[in-house]
Amino acid sequence: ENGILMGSPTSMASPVILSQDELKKIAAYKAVEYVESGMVIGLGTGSTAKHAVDRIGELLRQDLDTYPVVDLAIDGADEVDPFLNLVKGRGGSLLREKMIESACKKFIVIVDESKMVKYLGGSGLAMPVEVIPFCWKFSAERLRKLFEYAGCVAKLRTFPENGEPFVTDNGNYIVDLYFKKDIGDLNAASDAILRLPGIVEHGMFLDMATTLIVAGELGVTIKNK
Ligand code: ABF
Repeated sequence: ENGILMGSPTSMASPVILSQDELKKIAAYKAVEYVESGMVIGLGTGSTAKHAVDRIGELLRQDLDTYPVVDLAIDGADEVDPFLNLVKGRGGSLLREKMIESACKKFIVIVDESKMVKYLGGSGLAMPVEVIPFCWKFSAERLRKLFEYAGCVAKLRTFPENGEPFVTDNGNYIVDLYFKKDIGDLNAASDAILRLPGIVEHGMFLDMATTLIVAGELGVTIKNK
């Protein structure tokens, strides 16, 4: 199902260099080809998903209370491992997205190739955890301790301009975890995080994506679970 959109490496024409945003748009537009009339669609956030939202145009964002089963969700991600596990939430949204995307029959992830990693946390960038503001330092320290074996550093997400905490759409804070090593068993890590009181949700989306669309300089790759 792989389709090459741009010139192949053997082509005589000089390759077209696309910006990261153009690659995101290509992945998003490809995902919208899965949308059929009458489907209930879950729409995510972020610069990649925004292209899908724009493309879908008039479709309304429906409420899980009304439609407990979503046919299809399309969303971006911050990291994708070879098994289609994801890190999400660097843009600040993870809880609502996880609620919708765990309730859908098909979940298409759209990324540019920079998001592909060997293991989650492998980009060296943040693994977000949403925590309630009450005693957040205590929660951050417990999270750090949990992953001490992987050299974890836990930082409250703040606005650089004034140092104020970033507040999620649910009124919570985000503690960003940074790892020096692979954290290993992701399901065990997920369970351990969620067992801590004060933790609302984490940004690992495990075994949820059904299709991955990656746009790279050499074309679009589609991987199904
Ligand atoms: C949302 O947008 C978040 O879960 C994720 O952090 C982010 C990805 O954004 P982008 O597509 O802009 O890289 O899906």
